[in-house]
Amino acid sequence: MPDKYNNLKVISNLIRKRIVETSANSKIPHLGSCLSCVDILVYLYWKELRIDPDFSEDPDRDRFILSKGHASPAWIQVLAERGFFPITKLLEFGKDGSIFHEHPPIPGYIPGIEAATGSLGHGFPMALGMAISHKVQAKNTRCYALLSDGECNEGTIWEAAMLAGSKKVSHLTAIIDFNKWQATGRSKEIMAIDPLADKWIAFGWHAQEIDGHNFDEISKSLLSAKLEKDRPSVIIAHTIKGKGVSFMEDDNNWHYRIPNADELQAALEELESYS
Ligand SMILES: Cc1ncc(C[n+]2csc(CCOP(=O)(O)OP(=O)(O)O)c2C)c(N)n1
Repeated sequence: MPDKYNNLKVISNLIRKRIVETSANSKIPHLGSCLSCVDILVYLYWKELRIDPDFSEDPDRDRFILSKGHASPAWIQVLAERGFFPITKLLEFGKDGSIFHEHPPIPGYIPGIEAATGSLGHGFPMALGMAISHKVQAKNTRCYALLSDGECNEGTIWEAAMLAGSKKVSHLTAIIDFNKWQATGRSKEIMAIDPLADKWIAFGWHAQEIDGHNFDEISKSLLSAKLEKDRPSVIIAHTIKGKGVSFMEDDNNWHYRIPNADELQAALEELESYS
């Protein structure tokens, strides 16, 4: 039986290859952080968000904010492949004077970028601000934010969570890329956030836990979030840092490391073999 999500898998694989290549060629870190959220980004941009790459400023578009802004090399690859700007523009990535760099991504210069993120804890409150503004204007839009688990150590995340729950901002969906690592170690050893779902529920949210690499689970959880009419929704997506390249998976050295020529070749060969 053909796999319903085969097309998305092919796109994810392509994006992963480009992320690894750009990291090696332009010396861009946060490879593990980018690879863990590719499947979520691909599902959002190909199946979920009401957006038009040819009309990226449409006032009625859905909003997506990458709150874990250090993964913007992944976001930029997704926007390019989705048609927000020509993929050839990315040849400038990381070069002097280029608008494409590690982070923050620049709204107003890069089509599709909604906010300059990278200082953890700030993108999600911006998404909430947009969602509240749309609620006041009675717009029929949804706002989405992608957070990381280490980012949930930031107080601003919980201030925003409390406000969204209290104001019943039901057209806001937060997705947490729960890859269990931060920059320098295991999240649970630095500052444990478990039980994570219970915390959000206590703040008035609808909470779900999924496998963040399974398109069927991503799809169902986003649909279920949309059916919530009286409270915001959080999707805790269990993911693998470095997903897709066996020697990067769950190895936090790849938070900062840049692949050398042999590692680049091995990563591309492995990703190629899935295509
Ligand atoms: C406010 C703030 N402090 C520190 C950093 C530096 N920093 C970049 S990534 C990172 C760790 C992120 O870990 P996590 O949020 O779990 O994301 P992951 O890379 O594991 O996806 C840190 C501390 C930052 N970007 N913002």
